[in-house]
Amino acid sequence: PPDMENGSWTLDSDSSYFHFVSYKNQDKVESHSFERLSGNVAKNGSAVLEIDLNSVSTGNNTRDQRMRDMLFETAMHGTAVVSMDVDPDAMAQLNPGQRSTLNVNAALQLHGLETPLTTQLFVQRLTDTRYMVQNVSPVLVKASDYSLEAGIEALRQIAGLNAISTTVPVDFVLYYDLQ
Ligand code: OTP
Repeated sequence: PPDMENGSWTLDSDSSYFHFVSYKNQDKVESHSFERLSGNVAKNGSAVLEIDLNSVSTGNNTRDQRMRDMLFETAMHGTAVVSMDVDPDAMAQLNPGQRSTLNVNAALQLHGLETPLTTQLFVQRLTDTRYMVQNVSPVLVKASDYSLEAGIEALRQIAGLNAISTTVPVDFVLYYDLQ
């Protein structure tokens, strides 16, 4: 079967999913998404995922716009970028149908700040040319790591809420096609 030596992988953004969860007051839990993703994995295994923060989708246009303006400040910081290195040989060794769990060290750039991130990813080769990558357990983003606490406080105030949680679980399913 073709392996990564033949070329790079490109994210199939139409098929991929990226979700996050918010908690407000005591027990109001809501699931949201980012609709526009892009990404690729180069021949040498260098992987980048870009999340368009303007594509935040919470099912409420007012809330979406407030999150762009008051939280992410997308005019200045429009994209969250995740980068990491993948072992190209390990990926190439998977046969269609086989899967593997990877311990990864990634870097997340968000709101002008970059921090390291350690997590586990589940990778499955679906066909000769298609892979699926998902989180094993929810990845927790702490607002304070990215200077996002003031923005969450501003959202809390303008919506008249008692509380909004500042730790945010995210989960995702990413599909990649070998070029
Ligand atoms: O009045 P009312 O009650 O109605 O009020 P409202 O509800 O209207 O208003 C109040 C507003 C609320 C309640 C919403 C508040 C929202 C929040 C608090 C959420 C804020 C969100 C935050 C802080 C973070 C959002 C997440 C991101 C920007 C993305 C982070 C990305 C991560 C963690 C990605 C991790 C991915 C990794 C490690 C892997 C990536 C994969 C690769 C690079 C590819 C690998 C490839 C191979 C082949 C292995």
